[in-house]
Amino acid sequence: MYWNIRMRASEGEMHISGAEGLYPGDELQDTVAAYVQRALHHDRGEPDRVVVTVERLEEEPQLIEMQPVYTVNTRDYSEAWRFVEEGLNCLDVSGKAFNTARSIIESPDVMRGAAIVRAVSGVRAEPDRVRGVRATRLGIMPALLPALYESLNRFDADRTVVSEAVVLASKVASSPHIVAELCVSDDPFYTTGYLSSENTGYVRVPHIKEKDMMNGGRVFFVTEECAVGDVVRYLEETPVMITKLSDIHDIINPDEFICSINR
Ligand code: WAQ
Ligand code: MG
Repeated sequence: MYWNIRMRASEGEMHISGAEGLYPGDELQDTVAAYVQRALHHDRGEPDRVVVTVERLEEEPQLIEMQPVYTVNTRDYSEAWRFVEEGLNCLDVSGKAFNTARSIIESPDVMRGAAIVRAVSGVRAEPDRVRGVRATRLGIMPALLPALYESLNRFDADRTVVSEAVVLASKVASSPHIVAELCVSDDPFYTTGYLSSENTGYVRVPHIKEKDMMNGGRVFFVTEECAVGDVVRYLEETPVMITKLSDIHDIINPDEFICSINR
């Protein structure tokens, strides 16, 4: 049986970092030590509180495939946001919902979890607007990691950051009622974000953030009519494990990518 380890670090009211995964029992000690180490050395600052939760899963995880990974070569901040707006539009996320998402992500008040935004009306729907909703109880089979790290080597990026983000995005994309996800790191030096959906896979978007900014965030776009409680329950409670890798594609032109999204 697997265990879920979750870490969050904060300083006063400010969120500094968080991470999580599913691990077999014999990896708990080393993993907790590694999470504490990470919490204490983060570019957002030094925490005065680190909470680590170690919890045995009560059910077998659902097994899913990893999202395929793409990277578009957006050259600057405005091109990155134009790509995201057009890409979301192809996924039937309205301009209104895009604007709501962008203002959440660019707000200086960083949330610990994600916002939920209705894809058409742009209305915010998560139950707790300060905390947001956390995608949790997710992981990848440890045996897949060496191959994943190896294939991520070709990018000029932190393999841990990218692989953790792909794992999270894969659970989110597998969630009923979620049509797309937009993510921008809250790390002041990490300027690549992603747009992800079941339709498109995980699309890395360079320059979506200007260097030295402390903002960041995640938005899960949901259908207009779904019950948000169902979405939150799946994201927070249903354990999901990636048991199969997908392709890591070469860098492509954003316009080409937009055209290939079938509506
Ligand atoms: N569930 C929901 N929202 C979360 C979670 C979670 N488990 N963890 C973080 N967030 C939200 C929270 O608002 C953070 O401020 C925001 O997302 C960003 O989190 O391929 O590192 O952990 O090169 O800073 C993207 C990698 C990295 C792109 C994203 O996010 C690439 C990243 P961070
Ligand atoms: Mg971060």
